[in-house]
Amino acid sequence: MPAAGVPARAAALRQEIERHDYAYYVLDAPTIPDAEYDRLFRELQALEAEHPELATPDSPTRRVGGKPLDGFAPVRHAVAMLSIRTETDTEASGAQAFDARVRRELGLDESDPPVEYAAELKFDGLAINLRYELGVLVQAATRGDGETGEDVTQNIFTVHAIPLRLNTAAPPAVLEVRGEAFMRRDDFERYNAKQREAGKPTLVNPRNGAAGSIRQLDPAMAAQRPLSFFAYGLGEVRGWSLPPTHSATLDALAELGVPVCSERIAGLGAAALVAFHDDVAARRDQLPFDIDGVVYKVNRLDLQRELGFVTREPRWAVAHKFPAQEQLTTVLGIEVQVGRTGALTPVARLAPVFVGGVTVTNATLHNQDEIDRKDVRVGDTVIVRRAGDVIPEVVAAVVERRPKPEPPRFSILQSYPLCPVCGSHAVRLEGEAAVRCTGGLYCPAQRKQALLHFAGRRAMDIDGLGDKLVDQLVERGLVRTPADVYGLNLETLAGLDRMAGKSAANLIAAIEASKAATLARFIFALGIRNVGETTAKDLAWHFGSLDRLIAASEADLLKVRDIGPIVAQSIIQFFAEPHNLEVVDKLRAAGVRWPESTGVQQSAGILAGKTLVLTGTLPTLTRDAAKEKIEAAGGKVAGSVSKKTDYVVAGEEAGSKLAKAQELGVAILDEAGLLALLAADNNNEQHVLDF
Ligand code: D41
Repeated sequence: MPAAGVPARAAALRQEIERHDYAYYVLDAPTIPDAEYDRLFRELQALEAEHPELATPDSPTRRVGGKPLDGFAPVRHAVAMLSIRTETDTEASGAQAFDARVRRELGLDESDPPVEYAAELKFDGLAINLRYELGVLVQAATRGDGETGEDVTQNIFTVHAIPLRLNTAAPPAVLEVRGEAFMRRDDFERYNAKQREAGKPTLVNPRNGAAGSIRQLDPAMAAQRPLSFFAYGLGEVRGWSLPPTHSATLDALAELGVPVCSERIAGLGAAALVAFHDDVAARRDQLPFDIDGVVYKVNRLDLQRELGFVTREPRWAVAHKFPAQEQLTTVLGIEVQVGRTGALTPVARLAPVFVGGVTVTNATLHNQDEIDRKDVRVGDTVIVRRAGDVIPEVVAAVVERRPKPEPPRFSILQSYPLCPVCGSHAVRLEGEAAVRCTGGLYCPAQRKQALLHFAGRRAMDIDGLGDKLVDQLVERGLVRTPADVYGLNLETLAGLDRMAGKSAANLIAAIEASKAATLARFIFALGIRNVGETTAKDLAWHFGSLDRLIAASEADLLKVRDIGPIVAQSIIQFFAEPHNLEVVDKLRAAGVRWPESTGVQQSAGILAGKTLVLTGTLPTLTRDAAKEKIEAAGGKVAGSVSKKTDYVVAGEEAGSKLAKAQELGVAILDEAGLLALLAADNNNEQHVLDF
């Protein structure tokens, strides 16, 4: 026997949870924080576990999903679930044709008043019949063939938007509610994000999400996939007086707590339908869920009865399908497009397909990770989506239709080791989604971006070289790289739009003035990926000269404060690209200059200012490794011995250089001697010249 007050507490909890569910899922107006809701829910679960006799068939605890099923039992519908005549919506005249048919069937002529219609959305999900007996949800079934569906009660219990009990003190003996279960776009996105994070499979689209969730044999799994529901009609009804119209029926259902979409109208004649159609078509992509069209219905139930149905389709209703936003097609090839920032975006070339109202021949694949995730290959059959003005996208590959033998996986870097626009190397930096062209200063695809950045106030500060002018200069072929800016003359500039005499002269002066730069500004102006203003200053301070920066190894770069492997790689790749070096040389040749210093590495370290010569084979160090160590300690490695040489490091089979050193009296070290010297280096950074 439960303690006194326990049954009352359980009842109170159920009522409160139901109220919150209704507010949250039907009204879309949450009333309490999630954590508080969870607390109430767990309290009720605990009470019911302790006192199983208190659990009711309509308790919200049933929503967590029961035991896995072996299959779905067939359900014979008490009243057949009709289908709906569906017409593809090529022009707005569909509503007129429907109205004309209805009027003819009803025997109306021009002198009769217009017919009243209801218009609603055509939700893109799965048709479901909900059976309430004495107000309690006892069974949910799919439509199936209209006569017999499948029992999906356990899964439908997990749909919080569907009330387990009708909100009325005097429930009808039987009330069957028909409607569509579907997944909202935000729920779809959230679910997929969660799945991706957990490395689990994602849903292709909300429709598949809804169908898959309802046909899930494990209700606990179904509970993870958030569905919604909107009612659009009735099945068997006993002990309830039917309202006179379809729209009043939906209003009555809403009163009972059943979710009904508010995007619907009742109005007179074809004109009302056309207005609704056009309004919805224009707002289709802003709706929180996918629809595949609109539905028109004769509003009065008595007229519906009079019209009846032919071959399972009511004469009083018609669906007008919008152009599908998803279609199947095949991938003819995968190419890349180079964007303003140098990102190589993979694009699928498709067999032409009519989708979302236009013929689509290309669709974006976003980046390599997306290609991997969707595993799209050349030759695949794919689902393409085009919603509104959004660029078409490949949603998924239909793996079952993949050609045999299987085409290989697609790798951007393997297919495009070089930028298809400028031929510079393509790379993918660690931690970045995009494959990028490294020819930032040179690549035509990045020209405008590179020039604007170069001329920016914090870079070379060329006042007057803005958007519009850069567009003109690039489009007329006057400027290809930032170096070309320094070859512009007054005459050329004066010939451009908005370049009256004075502004052309001002620009020439600004270009001239920008030649007297600082190293930091110049480095920043190059637009090296991941090198912002602060990093540019650090690099200038550390290396002191552009040539030392260009020659820096990754190890050298990692010694600069705040520079990690990603920035270091960006810098290495930038200067490894001959196209970029060419532009840098041209800029210097054009007279761009800055004061240089010795930087930190020449002044610090035990070998600061010293010149060493390597000869022979060292026992453990390679030549490059020895050189790197010497340079890291501030020393310079020269090729031949002279009076200026401070040390000769000699290994096995040292030849004439060793003899020369002995002749000149230059100090001679072996590898151990060099390493001892380096070990004494405390490597304190010091700087001689500040700027
Ligand atoms: O939104 C829908 N998908 C929808 C489907 C709707 N708004 N109304 C519908 N009305 C009917 C009738 C006229 C038969 C009551 C329907 C469907 N039927 C329907 N959906 C799938 C099969 C039939």
